[in-house]
Amino acid sequence: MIRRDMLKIAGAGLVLGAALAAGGPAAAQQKMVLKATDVHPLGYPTVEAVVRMGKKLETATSGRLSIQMFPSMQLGGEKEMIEQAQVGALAIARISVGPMGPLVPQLNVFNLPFMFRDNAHMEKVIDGAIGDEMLQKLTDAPNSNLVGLCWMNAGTRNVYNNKRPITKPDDLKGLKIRMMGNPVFVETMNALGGNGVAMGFDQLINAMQTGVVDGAENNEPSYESGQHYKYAKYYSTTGHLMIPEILVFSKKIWTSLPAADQQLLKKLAKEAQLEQRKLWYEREAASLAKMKAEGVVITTVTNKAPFQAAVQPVWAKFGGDHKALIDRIQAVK
Ligand code: GTR
Repeated sequence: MIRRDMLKIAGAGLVLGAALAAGGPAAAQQKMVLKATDVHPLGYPTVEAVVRMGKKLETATSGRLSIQMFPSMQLGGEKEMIEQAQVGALAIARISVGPMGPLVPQLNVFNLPFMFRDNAHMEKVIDGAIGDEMLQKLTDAPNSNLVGLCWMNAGTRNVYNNKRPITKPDDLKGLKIRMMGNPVFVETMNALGGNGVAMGFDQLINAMQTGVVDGAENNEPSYESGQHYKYAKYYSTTGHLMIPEILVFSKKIWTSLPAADQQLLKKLAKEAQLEQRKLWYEREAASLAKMKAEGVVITTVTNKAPFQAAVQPVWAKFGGDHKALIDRIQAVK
C-alpha cells in the first residue's frame, strides 16, 4: 500500500516544465527533471555519484536538465526499479548486474562466482572494451528497454549469518542464505553447501527477523548501511562474488532526448563511473571500521580453494555458452 502511494507520487519518470525562452524549438527548451532511484540511502557511494552527476548536469544545461534522487528503495526494490525504468516511469536507476542476467545472458558471466581475481581485474574489464560491449548489449537487447550508461563498483560479496563464522563450505550446511533473484546465485549458494533463498533486498531485514533466512551475503557498505549486522553478526570473507553495477537509463525517455543531451549524459556518466570508485573505497573502509565498532565477528577466509572447487557445476551450467567471453575476461591482466 505504502509502495503504491509512493509510486503514484513519483508519477512519470520526468517532469516537463514550461518552455524557458521563446525562439528555439520547444523540445530543446523544456525543463526536465529526471527521476533517479537506488536501493541505498543518501550518502552511499552509488547514490552520491548520481547526485553529483545531477549537479553537473544542471550546471551544464543552466538548469534545463536536472536529476531528482529517490534513494532508500522509495520506489521499490531493484525488480520494480527495472520495470519502472522500462516503461519510462523513472529515468535513471542504479542496478546491480545481479538481477540483469535474465535480460542479457552474456551479463550473467559477471555473476559467476569467483569470476574476477580482484578489484583491479574487475575495473580493467568494466573500463575496457568488454565493459563497453556489455553496456551496448544491454542497450541493444530487444527486451531490455534500457540504455546502459556506465558502470559502478560494488566490492566483494561475503556471507553473513546469525549462527557461526564460515571458514569452509561445510560451515554453510543447514544455513538459509538470502541471495539475489537470479538462478545463478541460488545455485551458487546450494553448490557451496548452504540453502540459497531468492528474495529482494527490500525483504531481507524482515526475513532475518522472522527466521525465514539465517543470513545473506553482500559487500561491507551494504551490510553496514542496511544495518544487517544487527540481525547477523558473523561476517566471513568468502569473497564468492564480485558484481559490478550499472547505471541504466529508460530507453523510452532516452529516445525523446536530443542527441546533444544524450552525449552530455554519456559524458557525465563516464565521469560518475570514476568518481564513484573513489567514494566506494572510502566507504568500504568506513563500513569496516563501523562493523568492528558494532562488535561484528569478522572472520577472514584464508583458504578459498574449497569454495572455488564447489562452484564448478555453476560455471558449467551458466558459463558453458559463453566460453569465448570468459576466456577474454580471464585474459585481461
Ligand atoms: C547491493 C547492491 C544492490 C543490490 C543488493 C542486493 O550490493 O548495491 O544493488 O543488488 O546488493 O543484494 O540485492
